Amino acid sequence: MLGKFFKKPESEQSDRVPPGQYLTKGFPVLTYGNTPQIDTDNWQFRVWGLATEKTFSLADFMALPQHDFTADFHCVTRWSKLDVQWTGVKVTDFMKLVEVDPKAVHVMEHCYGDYTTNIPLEDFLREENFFAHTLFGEPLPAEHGGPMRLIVPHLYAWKSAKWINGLEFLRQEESGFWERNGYHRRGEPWAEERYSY
Ligand SMILES: Nc1nc2c(c(=O)[nH]1)N[C@H]1C(S)=C(S)[C@@H](COP(=O)(O)O)O[C@H]1N2
Ligand SMILES: [Mo]
Repeated sequence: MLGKFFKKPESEQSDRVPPGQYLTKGFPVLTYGNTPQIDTDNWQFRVWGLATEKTFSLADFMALPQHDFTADFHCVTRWSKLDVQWTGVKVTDFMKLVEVDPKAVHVMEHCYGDYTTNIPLEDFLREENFFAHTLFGEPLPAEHGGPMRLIVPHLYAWKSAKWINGLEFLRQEESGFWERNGYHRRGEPWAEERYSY
């Protein structure tokens, strides 16, 4: 694995690289299945379940405060990329537009292409999470989740849904795609919560 594509963390970065991870030089694309074809003009984002149902356009997201974010990215297949630069909207800002039933404890992230992943509401609402439409100053490429994806820096990257188009608020935990297929329910990299077997 080491060599052309991966390198051991530099010592000053090693405290930022979770156990069992290697730094990657590029930014690999990791998608189960094909990159979905998305018509940006008709792009829609829907909120439902234990929340007042509502639909948002990309313009609605662009009207919210825009921020630059620098975040580390950890894939459960053992590659990490530090200091990825994104632009987008804080989850906490977006959530000011959403009325969530107090009984909701979990969230299912839904995507174009039918990928899903689940996340506890508490993990979803963390201040550092964001929706990204720009990567290193360029429009987010389709293969990395454009026009918009979620980034949850404190969990393995399978929780950072590409082509995200909906949030379903749940009264109990349900499993998303990888969680049904052997990945850990929560996926905290520092605890190596990789797989559920
Ligand atoms: N919709 C969707 N989102 C997804 C995935 C996917 O297959 N489909 N893969 C996940 C996994 S396992 C990882 S590591 C990251 C990879 O993001 P990247 O392709 O931009 O590197 O996206 C996550 N989000
Ligand atoms: Mo991954």
